[in-house]
Amino acid sequence: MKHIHFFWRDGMDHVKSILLCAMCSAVLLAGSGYAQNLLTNGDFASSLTGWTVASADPLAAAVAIGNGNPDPGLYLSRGTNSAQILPNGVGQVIPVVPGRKYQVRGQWSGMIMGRNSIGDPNGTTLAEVNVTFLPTAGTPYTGEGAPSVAMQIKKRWAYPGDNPSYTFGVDPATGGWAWEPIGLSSRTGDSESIVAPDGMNFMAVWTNFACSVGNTSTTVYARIDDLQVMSCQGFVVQDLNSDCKVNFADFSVFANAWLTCGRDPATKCWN
Ligand SMILES: [Ca+2]
Ligand SMILES: [Ca+2]
Repeated sequence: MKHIHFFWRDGMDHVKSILLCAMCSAVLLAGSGYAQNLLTNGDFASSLTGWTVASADPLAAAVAIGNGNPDPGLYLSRGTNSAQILPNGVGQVIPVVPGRKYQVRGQWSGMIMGRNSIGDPNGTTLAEVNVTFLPTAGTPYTGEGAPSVAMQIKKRWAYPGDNPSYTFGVDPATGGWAWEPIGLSSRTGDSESIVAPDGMNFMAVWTNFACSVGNTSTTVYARIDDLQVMSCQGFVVQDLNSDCKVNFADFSVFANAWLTCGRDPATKCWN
């Protein structure tokens, strides 16, 4: 049970807190959480229900339920060398309205530093979350005839000496990254503002995990969870948790930061 505390000053630097009331906590809980998620089972609580598994690579690519944030979550991995064959992951197609704006969010973590006999580390491993708009629900979103990717979020392992921007926050020493919002790695397009084009009535959200240049002695993987597509036509600054509505959940964010002060020196905070 999350409690909300109000803080106020008592003298120059003394802060006290009180528990406001159990009823307010109940209201806050009721007002928290995600905006309507247009995806089915984006938190993978129902295993892979709603998702189409596409693990097309014949060489040990795998899609499974693994550790999530919280469990369970989508687990994509591969353990042996192969050429990239799209896709390796899961996808879901949802109806959209041309001209409307959409946001794609989620969390991921992983380890994408491959190893093989050529060198250690080696390999070019990448993890992606892609959005492709489709004219019909049956239009393929990968392969020949597929429309181009409209928005791509990507993590890629880079050889030492490669452009460091390729790695997008991947630790060069370990190949890993801890749970973080997928939008931090937006590569093509803006994951917070994706507009469905004219004639495109469906959106495919699909993941891909590939390794193109050798990976024979370790398992590389990406964990993906909390995938969400929402359609917000405009955010206001008071929407502190960015769920496209202003309510007690935003008030909670504000109250939890009450009397936070970062002034330097700290003696300037309350004078
Ligand atoms: Ca989950
Ligand atoms: Ca809000």
